[in-house]
Amino acid sequence: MITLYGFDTANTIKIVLLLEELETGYAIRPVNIRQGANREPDFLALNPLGKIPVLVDSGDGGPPVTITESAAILIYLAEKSGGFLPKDEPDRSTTLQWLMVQAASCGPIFGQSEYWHHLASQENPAAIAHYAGLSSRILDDLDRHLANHAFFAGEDYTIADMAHFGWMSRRKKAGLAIGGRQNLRRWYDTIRERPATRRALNRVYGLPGAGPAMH
Ligand SMILES: N[C@@H](CCC(=O)N[C@@H](CS)C(=O)NCC(=O)O)C(=O)O
Repeated sequence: MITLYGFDTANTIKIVLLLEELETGYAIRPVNIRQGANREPDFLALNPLGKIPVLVDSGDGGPPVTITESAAILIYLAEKSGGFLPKDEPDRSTTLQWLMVQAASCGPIFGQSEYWHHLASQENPAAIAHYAGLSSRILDDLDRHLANHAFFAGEDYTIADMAHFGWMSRRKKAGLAIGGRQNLRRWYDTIRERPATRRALNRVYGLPGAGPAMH
């Protein structure tokens, strides 16, 4: 049995996209980070960093597995299921590369952009401009890459795309727009129209306490 601890956040959405594609049974335990549920002792026992998502796989007879970090969770589920992460090189490394680009480069910058746009207690125009500039450059770079590739790692939809889609679907939170970036728009719309994506977004935004859908 798979249990995902998450909420209506970019990093949770990534995992639900994959779980819905796999059509595997799973439960979501909502962790309302806006009310501090991620700092409760029970949750800190699962993730000492107090961050969602966390996946618990009760093991199907084997030892239970508890994983944090959305990229690690995506790799775990892809390897377990045999889907959405190519087995052969160079496609496997290309997929992991674009997964890490999202986790290490895009996600943290978009997160800072969201903070300075919406969450900071004092307005700081220099910080807003700084992160808007960095975010815009990232979006331009992704758009240019997608000019020659249907998906991030080539012609197939992989966990790298799911990782990027999570934040892209909540881009307005960070004050970001796809704008005239046509390759990014084509990629985004293609994924948004997948039946599994629709199911995933309905599920996430249907969680008790979730905010309005943003995609
Ligand atoms: N690198 C982590 C980031 C996780 C993360 O920042 N989660 C946010 C929500 S998307 C969170 O739990 N924030 C609450 C907090 O940090 O207090 C991942 O990819 O899973």
